[in-house]
Amino acid sequence: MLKQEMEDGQASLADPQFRADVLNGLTLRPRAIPARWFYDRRGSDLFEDITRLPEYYPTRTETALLEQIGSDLARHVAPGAALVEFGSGSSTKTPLVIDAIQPSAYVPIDISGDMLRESSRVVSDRYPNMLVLPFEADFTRLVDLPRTIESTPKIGFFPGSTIGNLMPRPAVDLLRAMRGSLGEGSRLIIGMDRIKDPSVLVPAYDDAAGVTAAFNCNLLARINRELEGTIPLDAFRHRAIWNDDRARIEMHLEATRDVSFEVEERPFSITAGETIHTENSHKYGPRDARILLRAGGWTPVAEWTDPDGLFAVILAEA
Ligand code: AVI
Repeated sequence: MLKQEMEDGQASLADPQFRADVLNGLTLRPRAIPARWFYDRRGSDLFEDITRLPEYYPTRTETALLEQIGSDLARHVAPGAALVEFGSGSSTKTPLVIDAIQPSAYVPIDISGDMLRESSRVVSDRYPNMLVLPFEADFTRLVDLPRTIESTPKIGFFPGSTIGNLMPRPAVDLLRAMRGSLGEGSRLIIGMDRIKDPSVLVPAYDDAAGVTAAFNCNLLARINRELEGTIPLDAFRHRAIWNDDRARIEMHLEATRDVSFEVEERPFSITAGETIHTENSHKYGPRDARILLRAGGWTPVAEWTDPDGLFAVILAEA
């Protein structure tokens, strides 16, 4: 976090980008705050809880798939490559890929240095003969990978359907950036969530235990805590909506009554029923996924799904 001097001379610990995104997002129509701000410590813990919910199929489906396709993956990827994970976080699915493809090096890329160091240590302890080169960076941009792996074939790894949290155009930009970072001839293993019946999709983002609701509402608590907000938390409720036209789940915070509050001394009024759009989670049919990858400069070479076709892991070539 950056320390920022406020106009009245008081020090604020808020990230200036968070401040800008919230103040701007609350003035937009429709109001919208980027989903990246969900992930403070509490939000990250809640997300971990989400991944274990009975309704939230993506994590366990992708994990089971990665467990099953190990030998197939190994047939497509020569041993000794460098595995580059984008937005590695806690690197929980990484051992499944490491065990399958036996890389000579692992390069986790994440913007959160603390998380990166901690997960790199865990991976190093588990694979003492593999080079682990943590790289603190914003992986959505072109990344200059360490010189040590310059002449090693590279395999990108981007699990979790995180690509779905981007609008199609930035998703293509990201795929292009990954291609640029990894280089010609590299491979990418990417997890993408499939379009399916809303009766499965909506509960995955609006679970019975209310964990996803808490995850969404935590954004308001974070604004109150970090940006001197006075938002009455009980005046908002979590909404998860399937937008069929755009093939995405949208998360919103809906005002349950007319409400007025301040954020950093700026006044805002929201009328009952109005929402703050907080996240998109795009889903891709088999062809959509392949078109997206091709638009991003990748040629799909293999694809695996679970028996119910809930989730896909795709291997693509640059
Ligand atoms: C991180 N991302 C892939 C999750 C998703 O499914 O879009 C974030 C999430 N939001 C609510 N539940 C999970």
